[in-house]
Amino acid sequence: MLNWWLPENVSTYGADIDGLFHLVYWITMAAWVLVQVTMIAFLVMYRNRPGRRATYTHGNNGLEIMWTIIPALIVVWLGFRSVETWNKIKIDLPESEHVIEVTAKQFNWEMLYPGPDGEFDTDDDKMIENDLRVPVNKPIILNLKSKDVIHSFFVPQLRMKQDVMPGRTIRSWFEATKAGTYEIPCAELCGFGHSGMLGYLTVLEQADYDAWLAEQWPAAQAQAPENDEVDPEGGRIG
Ligand SMILES: [Cu+2]
Repeated sequence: MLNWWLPENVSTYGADIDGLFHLVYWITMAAWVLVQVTMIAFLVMYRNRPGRRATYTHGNNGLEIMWTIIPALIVVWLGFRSVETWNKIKIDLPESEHVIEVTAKQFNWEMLYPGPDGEFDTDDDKMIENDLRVPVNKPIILNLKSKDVIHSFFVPQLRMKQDVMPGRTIRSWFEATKAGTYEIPCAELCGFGHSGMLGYLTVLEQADYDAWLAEQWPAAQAQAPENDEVDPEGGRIG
């Protein structure tokens, strides 16, 4: 019912995040309705009438304790309620053959692909600025790094947001469920050019992804004749 409020979800774990958002919205809405109804009722009940004198009151300790403790318990409950989702997204990373190193710097995202050998620090590594390409329906692991200050890798449609710290490598993951191009804004105020720090995630169907790989690493394709599933018309992408 509240789905119109959030951007399209194209992530395998997006529904878990949206569920938590919606839960908070419903609780907030219930509190808002309760406060508004009470306020309007009191406005009518205690309006000025002839012969009625104002009275002074210090408040009601019992009520104040109640409306402090109940919201506090709700917040604690929400914390426990989100543990499972947090573990799924941040702790229990899936196995993946697609690992990409993403290095943030003022003010770009450097996407480092390991190349056909799947290993970093080898000759076929390739860095492409602001252009992250992945196959659809495959878990993707990102090793997030920063060269300078704190940035934040954010893809709203993936419900993925992860701060990027200088001096640390933070492993993160997602699995996109729909081909398309999505923005990767930096979500941490990181300096003068922060608002222009924007990359793009392009999620490709497997055949299109293979064609893109063949275009980026043509030598590897020539050396690997067993890889004959590559679309011969590849190259139209990008
Ligand atoms: Cu930034």
